[in-house]
Amino acid sequence: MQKLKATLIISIFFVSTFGLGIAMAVPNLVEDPTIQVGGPPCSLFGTCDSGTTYPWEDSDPETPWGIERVFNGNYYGDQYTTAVQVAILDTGIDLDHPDLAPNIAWAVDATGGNSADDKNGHGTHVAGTIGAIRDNNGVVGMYANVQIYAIKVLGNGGSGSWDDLITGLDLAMRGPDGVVGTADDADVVSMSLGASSDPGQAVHDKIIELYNAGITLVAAAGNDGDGDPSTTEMGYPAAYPEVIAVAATDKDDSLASFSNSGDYIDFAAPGKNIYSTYKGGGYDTLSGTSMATPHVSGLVALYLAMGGTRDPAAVYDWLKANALDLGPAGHDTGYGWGLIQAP
Ligand SMILES: [Ca+2]
Ligand SMILES: [Ca+2]
Ligand SMILES: [Ca+2]
Ligand SMILES: [Ca+2]
Repeated sequence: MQKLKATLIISIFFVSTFGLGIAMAVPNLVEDPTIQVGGPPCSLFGTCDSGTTYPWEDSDPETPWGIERVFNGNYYGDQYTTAVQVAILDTGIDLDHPDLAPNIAWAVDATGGNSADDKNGHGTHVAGTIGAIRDNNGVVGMYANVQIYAIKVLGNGGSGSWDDLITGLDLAMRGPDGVVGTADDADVVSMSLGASSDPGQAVHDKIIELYNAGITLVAAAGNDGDGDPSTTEMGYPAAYPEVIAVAATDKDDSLASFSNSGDYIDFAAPGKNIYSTYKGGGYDTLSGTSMATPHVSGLVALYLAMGGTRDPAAVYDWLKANALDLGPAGHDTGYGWGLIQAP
């Protein structure tokens, strides 16, 4: 495998929100994710965006608004215990976080270091949305009993190399035993990362290899949006046909202005003012297609836990059949097939 890792060409996809909710798109590298100003968590105050109380909001303080939206106020992501492995390819995860640690089944560093512990916060935030535990504390994830693989492919600054992503994808495909086709292979790969240009055949070939191994790949569309769904902003690996490309919505089901658009968008999920776990055992509120993506990855894990078919095409059909069509009827360049829903 090639190991030319001088250039930093992939990065996390989240935007910084300052004070009054003005989202500033940060293409590619975000220098300092700690500048995020969260304010009160939307999960605890139903008035975060517009002052409206929504019919899908529930009274459970552990479910952030995005999860309430996907479940329509009827959260059941803690009702299954089937072993499903979700590989989170990101900046690592806070391995000691009390809301995550019980669900972390494997942690590995694909960047050449020796620790998948998250010094950035981004990967920890993604992990909480997918699978924070149900303990009546902090937050709870889309599938509260998921088995998380923390695969660090990005550096502490939030960027990394495509070669390390390929390494991370290979690790996910094989699982801890190093062998493809065994029970510990990842079932889902969640990638809240990418870049605006196509990295080329080596990355795509690895993506295809995982797809053909039955692994569902989910990726953030990107945050280069111009607020106009009719214009196209590309994001890779999301734009590959084998990858589910995720756009971001707010509490009103409106597309986030930063959300990339184009024919390649598959689904939309909550991605604005999302409260979740953060580094140092903490919590924070972040925005981005990075935050939308784990809602989809977690829902896919729950679908598999409920007995769904471990096949990316079957997963896609199920997501599509249950999605809430928004915007122009049918598939559109902003929402894809619509807002994901847990039926
Ligand atoms: Ca919790
Ligand atoms: Ca394996
Ligand atoms: Ca656009
Ligand atoms: Ca539509």
